[in-house]
This record gives sequence, structure tokens and C-alpha cells, in this order.
Amino acid sequence: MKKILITGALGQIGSELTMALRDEYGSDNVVATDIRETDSPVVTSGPFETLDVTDADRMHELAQKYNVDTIMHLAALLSAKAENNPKFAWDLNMGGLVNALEVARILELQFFTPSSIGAFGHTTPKQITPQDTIQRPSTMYGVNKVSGELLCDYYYQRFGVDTRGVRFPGLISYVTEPGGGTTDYAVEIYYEAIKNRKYTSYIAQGTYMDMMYMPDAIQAIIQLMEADGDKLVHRNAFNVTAMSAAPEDFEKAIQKHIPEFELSYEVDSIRQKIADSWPDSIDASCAKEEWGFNPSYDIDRMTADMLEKLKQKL
Ligand code: AKB
Repeated sequence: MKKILITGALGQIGSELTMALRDEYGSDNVVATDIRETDSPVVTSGPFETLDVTDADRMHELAQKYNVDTIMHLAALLSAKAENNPKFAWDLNMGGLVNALEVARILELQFFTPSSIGAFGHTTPKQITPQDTIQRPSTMYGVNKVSGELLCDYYYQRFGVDTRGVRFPGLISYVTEPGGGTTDYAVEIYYEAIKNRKYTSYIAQGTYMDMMYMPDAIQAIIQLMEADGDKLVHRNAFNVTAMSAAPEDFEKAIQKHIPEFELSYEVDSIRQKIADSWPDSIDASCAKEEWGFNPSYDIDRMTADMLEKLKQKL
């Protein structure tokens, strides 16, 4: 039986991962932490503690108090926000990560943290980006993600910490909206489709990026953490994706349900520059071979579910 501590549990991934893990392993076995406290089910349905991940002592204290065997470190600033405040992003993203890795090393915990397609850059092959390839990102977020991948591998090789990770693409969900990412448009477009029947994209037509529906992302984390470690050739971090899509692909998929939906463009140069530096489509074959990654939502299935769920929510 696992006993897990999650950081950033009120964020886009954390809010759904916490609930899924509580279903899987029991509410008392999943300790959610975040820098803020809200009335979310994450706070009310099981143990919850406030935690600033730059506070190493408190992180250690909480992991000890609940006697956890796993830490899932999610707290981080996303790409666009990190670009607006690079020094703060370094301090939070790298400071939080090294604190969490130290807790895992000292208390001998299994460890998960997400990397991102942001770990790639202009010199990376853009189509079917291989698992092992050039990683010279031009954003602070990307620098954090590559450094994080290396640091996690280092803790595995040097100290034997069981570190595992995935390079997430843009994640799409109806539960919690992302904050400050480059791929956020792919979530906003669904909210606006339901509310106003139109959306103005800050990402230009023809800009392809990898995307994935949140249920597939949650399933991937659980599957990777339960995978037999001896079968893993890679660790930090596996390419995972379910679709490569541009704004007009979301437009077409939404119009199948809302024919009057209109998409226009007002490109934001900072986020467009970030998107242009990322791959069009990544190759997830190592994740498939090594631990059975197998996403079940393509753009049409995801769109049908998103629109249905958002209609009930909004
Ligand atoms: C972002 O856009 O910053 C994130 C990511 C792809 O890592 N969604």
C-alpha cells in the first residue's frame, strides 16, 4: 500500500491526481499540500497541509509526520509565468525540486515530478521528437525542466532514489484551469465555446503542439509509478502525448458540436515565441514499450467529453 505526499495539490494536475490517488489507495494515504488553502475537495476529502515548497524543513517534517513512502512533486511555475519572472521561477522550480529530492533521499521515498515538452528547444528535431535528443531550450521554464530531469537522474544514479517522470504536453481538463502556461489556450477555447460561442487565440494558426486529456495524464502517472523499475531503461523523463494539434484543429472538433463556434486570432508574441521553440509532435514509443503508456482520448473523444462536462459545470 502506498502513502503519498503531493505538493502543488491544488494546481491543474494536483487537483485531479489527488482525488484519483485517494480513490485508488484510500483517502488517508494521500496527503495533499499546497501554498494556499481553499474549499476544494482536495482540502476536505483527506489530509491537507499548507506547504511552501521552498521551505525544506517543513516539507521534511510533513513527510515524516505522515510516514509517507512516495513524494509527487508538482508545485511549479508554468512557462509563460516563468518567462515574466525568470529569477523567481528558478528559485521556486529548482529550489522546490531539490528540497523534494532531498526529502526523498533522506527518507528513502519513491519520487515523481513532471517534466514538459518545454524541455525541448529550437535545435530539437520538431517532428516525432525522439526520447533521447538535443535539449537546448530557450526559456527559463525549459532550463528548469532540463535541469530537473538531470537532477532526478543524478539522484537515481548517485543515491539510488527511485525517481520517475514524464514530459507532459499541454494538458486539457474541465476541473481546474491551468495558470500561466503556453498551451492554456487549448483549455480556454472550450470554456469560451460554451460561454460565448467564440474564442480569440493568442497562439497563431498552424502552430502545432502536443496535447493530452487529463484522465490520460493521471493514468500515465499512476502506471509509471507502479511499473517494474527493472524494466525502465529511461526514468527522467518519458515523452508522452495523445495528439498533436493546432488551434484550427480544436476549432473543427468543437464545430462538430457547436456549428456556430468562431475562432479568431490575436497573437501574443511572448507565448508564440515559446510555442515556436517547442516540438510539433513528440514520439512516445519508449513510454509505450517500457511501461505500457496507452492514452485513450484523441481530439474528438476529448472534445465531446470536455463540452459535455463544461455544459454541466458552467
Ligand atoms: C505550459 O504550457 O507551460 C505547460 C507545459 C506544456 O509544460 N502546459
